[in-house]
Amino acid sequence: MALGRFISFEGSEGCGKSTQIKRLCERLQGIGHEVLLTREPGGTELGECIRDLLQHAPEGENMTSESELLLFAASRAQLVRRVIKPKINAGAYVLADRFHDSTTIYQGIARGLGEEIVSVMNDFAVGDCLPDCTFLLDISVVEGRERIRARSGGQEDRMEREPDSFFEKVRVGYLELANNNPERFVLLDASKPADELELEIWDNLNKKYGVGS
Ligand code: Z5A
Repeated sequence: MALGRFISFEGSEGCGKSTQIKRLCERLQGIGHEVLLTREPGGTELGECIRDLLQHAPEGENMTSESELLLFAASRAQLVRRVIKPKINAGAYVLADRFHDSTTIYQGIARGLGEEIVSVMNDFAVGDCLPDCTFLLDISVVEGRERIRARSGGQEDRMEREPDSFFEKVRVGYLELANNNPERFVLLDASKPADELELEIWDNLNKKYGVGS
């Protein structure tokens, strides 16, 4: 049996990853592919508990950046071994709403922990399980945050309470990462209408892998 494909979606908050992942999932399933959607942090029972600590639980409020890095890595290590690898080995498409690039950018750059330690942690958490292709949905911080506020009515989780300057570092970091890894990244202008983006993603996947054929 052929191995599956592993595709990740990255970008700062409100860029529309979750919307596009669902649409791609429907398209792939519509032509008979097996598809698994994952989100991070989360995607396993353990990972969802870690997600609560990272985002909502009062116990997480005073978290250090180092603890944060370790928790994201723990959630991912569980997801990779219990869910992602078995599915890829069984021939499925795995569509990940965030993966190791989020740690590189949020903890390594925006929190300032640095490339070296984050790279060690990422390697330990994921081993050789890396995305074949990554869609980066780029959007201005103002527009992305407006979308999130409109959706949540102003309620923010622990990460969302960071200032705009934090998310500016995230945006610049992602653009640089994509620029340095053109063979893996597809950069998209996420301010476009969702229907247009859906087609761009589909066209890109078809060019790369002939998914629809
Ligand atoms: N994090 C980290 O620090 N380190 C890590 O290693 C990992 C994560 C894995 C996870 O948050 C947080 O954890 C995140 C990074 C950090 N921190 N922040 N901030 P999450 O899982 O709760 O949320 P998110 O990943 O940031 O995604 P999101 O905020 O839910 O947004 P999204 O998935 O990118 O967008 P969406 O849900 O598809 O769309 C948002 C809204 O915009 C919604 O109302 C849509 O209807 C609308 N939308 C979508 N597309 C469009 C277009 N094209 N036009 C107009 N409106 C649109």
